[in-house]
Amino acid sequence: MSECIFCRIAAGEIPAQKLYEDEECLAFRDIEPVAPTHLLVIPIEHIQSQAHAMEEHEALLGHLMRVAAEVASKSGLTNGFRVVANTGQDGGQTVNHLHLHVLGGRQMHWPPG
Ligand code: DGP
Repeated sequence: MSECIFCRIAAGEIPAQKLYEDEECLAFRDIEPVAPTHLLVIPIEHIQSQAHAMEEHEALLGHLMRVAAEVASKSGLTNGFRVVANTGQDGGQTVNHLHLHVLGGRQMHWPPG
């Protein structure tokens, strides 16, 4: 059994509120939302972070971005949203499986914390 929590969600071993799933990726609700709508888009393949993505993952990375926009739209985020990939320690990454946060439902601010 994988020790990676997102691999376990992808394998169906841990429940999640899934919004989208295909052979390459999965989108589900974040368990600790920081916005009215807070979704995560993950690749099924375990890639530690964006910094660990290889040239062979280029199409997959593009797919994740497109699915992020699709689930944002399906979730009613017609006024905009933010996509974030926390990467590594300084990036604030806590789960070491590449994921896109899709945040919306309120005004986002810049610079982020
Ligand atoms: P990051 O800090 O960028 O690595 O984001 C990890 C996110 O994953 C964080 O917002 C909380 C979320 N998360 C952690 N464990 C679980 C879980 O078991 N289920 C769900 N749905 N989300 C989780």
